[in-house]
Amino acid sequence: MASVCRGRARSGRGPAAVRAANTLYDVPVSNNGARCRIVIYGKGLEDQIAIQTPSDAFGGLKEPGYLAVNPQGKMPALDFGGLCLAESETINEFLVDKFSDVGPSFVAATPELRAKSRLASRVHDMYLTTIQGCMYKGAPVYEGDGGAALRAEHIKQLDYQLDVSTCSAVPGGD
Ligand SMILES: N[C@@H](CCC(=O)N[C@@H](CS)C(=O)NCC(=O)O)C(=O)O
Repeated sequence: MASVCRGRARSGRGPAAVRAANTLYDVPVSNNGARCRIVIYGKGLEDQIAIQTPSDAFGGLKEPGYLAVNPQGKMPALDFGGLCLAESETINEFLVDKFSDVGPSFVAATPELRAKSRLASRVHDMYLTTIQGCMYKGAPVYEGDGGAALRAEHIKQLDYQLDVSTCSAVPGGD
């Protein structure tokens, strides 16, 4: 998802004047956001990309100002000089491309390693994030009859998918 940020000229809750030209909207506990922060910190881009919480900047994820940046109302989102990007992998691909000459490349050295890197990312998006709530969510699916058993099953799955994402569940994987 890429667009010119519709909310950029609006003030949101936070004063627009203090918003940097390039901002990653994220909170520290977000695993999706952490992927982007790793690239920002690894490349030393902190002086070029500010990191702000959606709450501080807009009053929350579902506020109109933030929805204009990311219509999904999720974190992370990047406003890069008016270009709005959502989805952590898409944001990272942009950062790695845009700042290819700054710091570590974050691109694996061979086609085989790049394939493994993409696989880890895909497994995270498709199979880990969909059940990660079993680690901290109370409701609704983990309540009532069968709730505890489902949580136990998802925790087992989570463990398995972590192995899959690092290829250690695959014979011959490393
Ligand atoms: N596929 C998205 C997932 C984004 C996502 O689900 N973010 C979570 C935080 S880790 C979020 O914003 N949750 C709040 C909500 O859905 O209301 C990505 O890779 O960025």
